[in-house]
Amino acid sequence: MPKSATYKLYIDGRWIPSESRETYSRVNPANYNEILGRFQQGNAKDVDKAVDAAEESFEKWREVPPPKRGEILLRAAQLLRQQKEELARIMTKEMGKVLTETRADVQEAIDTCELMAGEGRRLFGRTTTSELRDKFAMTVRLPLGVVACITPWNFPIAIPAWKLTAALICGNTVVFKPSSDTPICATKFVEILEKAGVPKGVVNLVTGPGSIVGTRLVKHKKIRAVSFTGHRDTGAQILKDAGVGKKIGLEMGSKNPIIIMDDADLKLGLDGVIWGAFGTCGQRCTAASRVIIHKKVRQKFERMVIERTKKLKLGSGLNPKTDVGPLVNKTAQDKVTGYIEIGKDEGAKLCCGGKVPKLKGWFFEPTIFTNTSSDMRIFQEEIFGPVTSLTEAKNLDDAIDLANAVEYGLSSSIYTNNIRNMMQAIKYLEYGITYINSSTIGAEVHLPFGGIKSSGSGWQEVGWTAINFFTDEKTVFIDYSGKLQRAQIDIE
Ligand code: UN1
Repeated sequence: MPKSATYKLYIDGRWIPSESRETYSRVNPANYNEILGRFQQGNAKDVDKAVDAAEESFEKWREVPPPKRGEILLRAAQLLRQQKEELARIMTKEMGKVLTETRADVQEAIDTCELMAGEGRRLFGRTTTSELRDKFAMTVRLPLGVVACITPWNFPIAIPAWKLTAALICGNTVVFKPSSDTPICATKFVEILEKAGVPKGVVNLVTGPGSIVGTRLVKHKKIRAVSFTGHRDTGAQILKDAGVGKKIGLEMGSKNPIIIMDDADLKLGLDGVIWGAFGTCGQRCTAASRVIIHKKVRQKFERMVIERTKKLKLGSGLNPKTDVGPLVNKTAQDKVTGYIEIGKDEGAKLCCGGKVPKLKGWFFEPTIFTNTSSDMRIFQEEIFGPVTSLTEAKNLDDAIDLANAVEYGLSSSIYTNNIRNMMQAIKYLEYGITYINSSTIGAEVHLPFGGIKSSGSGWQEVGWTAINFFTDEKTVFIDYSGKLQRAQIDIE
């Protein structure tokens, strides 16, 4: 990664500068003296060019048999595998998370490419019966057209892979707008797709500010779908801006709870809490930002969590001894700092962490609040940093009520050995994902991923559900009776 490198936009199969000729820079979040490169400030004209290229290539791409599209994705998986270590290192430098996690991010992209390659031989519709004689009924899947994929920085290769591979296998063409914090990972992923054989115009990359590039894309009349992962407020704005005629898939924030019951294996629960709360420095939409503990084990478990949290090592994600890397940028560091004050003012007890250490990056100490209650902002709002709050529950019903007492609903977890507790949790936790005896993070790509309530817009990603989003399922009736047959009327 030479310091002076200038990265380009990718439109219609060419690497080109932005119409604005303006660039911005990004530094290593673990060492803000290290400049990683210069990136294009895309603007509305670039978006229009990218959409036009995608529209033009759609006519050809939709004719490519899906198993052939799948072969391209399999080649992309092979290239990702070959470059896994190099990509993981680039990712750690670009957004901070530790190497074990950036390797997992690339692995998630490999898994997704392979899964979606296989979809090329499925893309199932349904055949069914008709209420009339000599009439056949079925559904077929058709691509949407040009789709926009707007992705976050916390999974800078995995989430683009989720969205782009699903869009492509279904026969759509793509304009890809990555987070401004991770343009290198986005560029590397598009280079791999290009090398794997994605034809020109089928995938287009436009970097630049969300307020300009993202807004133009979302409002664009030729865009048939927007798949977005990011902040709830941006998602709400997208819903307003998009207008009618587009599918809108939103994957937004959450405030994910882990419930620790009185019969739980506390050591196992402790591992789950530490991993869920501080993995990716707490910057996952699935992060365990709340721990709800049965009153009988509350004091003991709190002590265990605080003791373990104090031992976590902060530092560069490239150092194998590091447990927790930096936050992504200064804005994130300021936001987390602000929430520490909010928590203290609300009367929560700060038990460890809470400070910015003296390091040359955007670090933040792993932080535990106790004595938190459901009326507090630190219990309700997504902090997106290494902060978790511990709350006491009287019993299972109380724990589930507390878990549900937020506007979000992405991921949840319960530690218990009691089958009734497990089944009640599966039934009553208002979340898109529930883990039993495992943390809130670490979903697998062949199952649906998505939240309810303010965490999503009703569409789930990956799994088979991504195919539902990126296709129109058309209903087809074939009448071979040779006469007019009226449904509901000529039924004999
Ligand atoms: C996100 O935090 O935006 O389940 C996605 C997980 C990951 C994906 C998280 N596989 O935590």
